[in-house]
Amino acid sequence: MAEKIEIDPITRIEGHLAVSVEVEEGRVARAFCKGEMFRGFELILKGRDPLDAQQITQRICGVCPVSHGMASVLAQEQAYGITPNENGRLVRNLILGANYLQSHIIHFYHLSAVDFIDLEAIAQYQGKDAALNEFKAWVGTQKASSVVAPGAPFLPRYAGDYLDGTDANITAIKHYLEGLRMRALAHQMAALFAGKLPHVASLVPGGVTERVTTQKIAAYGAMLQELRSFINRSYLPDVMSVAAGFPSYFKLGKGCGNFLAYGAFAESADNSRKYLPAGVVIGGRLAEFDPRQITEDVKYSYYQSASGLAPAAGQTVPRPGKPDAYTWLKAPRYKGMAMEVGPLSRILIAYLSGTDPEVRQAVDHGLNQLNRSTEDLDSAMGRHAARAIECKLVADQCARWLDQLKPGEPACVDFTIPRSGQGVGLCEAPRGALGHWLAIDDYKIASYQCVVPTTWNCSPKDDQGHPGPVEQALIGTPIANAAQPIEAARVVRSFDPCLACAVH
Ligand code: NFE
Ligand code: MG
Repeated sequence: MAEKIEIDPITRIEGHLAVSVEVEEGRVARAFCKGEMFRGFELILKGRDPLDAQQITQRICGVCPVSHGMASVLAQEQAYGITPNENGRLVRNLILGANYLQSHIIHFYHLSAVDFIDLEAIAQYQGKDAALNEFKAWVGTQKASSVVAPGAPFLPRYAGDYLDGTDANITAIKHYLEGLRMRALAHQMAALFAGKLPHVASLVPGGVTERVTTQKIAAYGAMLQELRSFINRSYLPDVMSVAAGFPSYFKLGKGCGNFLAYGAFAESADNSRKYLPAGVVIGGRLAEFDPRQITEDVKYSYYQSASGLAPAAGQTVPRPGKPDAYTWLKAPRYKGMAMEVGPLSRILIAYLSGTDPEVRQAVDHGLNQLNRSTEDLDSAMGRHAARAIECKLVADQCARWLDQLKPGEPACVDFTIPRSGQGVGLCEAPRGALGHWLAIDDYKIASYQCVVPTTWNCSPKDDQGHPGPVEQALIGTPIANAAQPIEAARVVRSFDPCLACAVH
């Protein structure tokens, strides 16, 4: 008999995700990812000035607003027939790059590492580090004032096999605390060119409205140096220790086996060359990405619109309570197949494309240290490793883009909005492939459709009944104790889901 486990909500992710799994003989036999709210951004955008889109779509999410703004200006640029100038392109890379750094750092330390490190080890700390002592005192007060038993204040949190050794845990806690500051630093660094963060003020079709000055370049450079040092000295080694401490997670959480990236970080004005290349991997083979192959199914989603539509013809007609439906996410498919998106997909595609020797070197180096092969990357722990490697690579590239800026020269070009037109903005958010499809009629937005990274990863079954990537990753996962399904939570968190984005 199948035993049903409801994890609702999955904590320490962005937004509200519920996961139901049915366990047979100790393993997940069926899994259902459920996005339980409707937001309606695609409907809000209809009838508005196209220029509102890069501001409104950024409100889809406070973690990856930069990517929504980017996708929006890219779609508009196609519709207006313009491309950004050099400074505009580079500044956008620098803002997006900084956003990757903050997103990857928060995901590892503050959302996921808590699955592996034992924050309660702080009670054993006897040293003189001020931040650790402050944290220890805070935990003490929380425990004293808490009516909930052991585990507080880190609840809800499953009992599990946490990292061994007080010293290892204390070091990780130290970096957990430093990570909070690093995340703020990445925001401040981006804000130099973004005007503000989380929601960027400076992004416009044609570039950015912030001026490029030597002062800003120097300030960004100083903060970037501190972040690169943290990534090299703490983030990468901590991911390595967690990976070494939990080898079984290289065998758990294998996804759908298909990977998709639209590519990001423009290396040419027309965005045809990108630092992280576009591509698909199907059945282990790298192939060219063709945007015409994207459709969205809605058989199991609370929408009454037609199934299998391409995003340019997409519709959003909500139908709460629809029979058989179990989520507000649509089910994006590529050539009818579920595709995993995110750092693992990007790194794998960049690695297999072989265009950048530094990517190959970074991945080979990481895998050698862990005594692993590229096949092991398709796993819960592989996703953490790929994300950390990507974080280092992007931080390194930010230094290069910063060097290429031309102080005093313009960072945007002029444009006029046509009476009618259309455009597609394809980029990469920290969590994966992000697309905005825009149509303009009578100078207003006639249609706006977003297909978002977590919509791909946490999608429900498609019309053929094939589960989405996270659902597939859960199937087969052993659950030792149905009352403490930490294995399922670790698998889901490895994808870094954002349900706020996914339902948009
Ligand atoms: Ni709300 Fe997002 C990223 C986008 S994920 S975090 O990264 O787009 O679906
Ligand atoms: Mg959508």
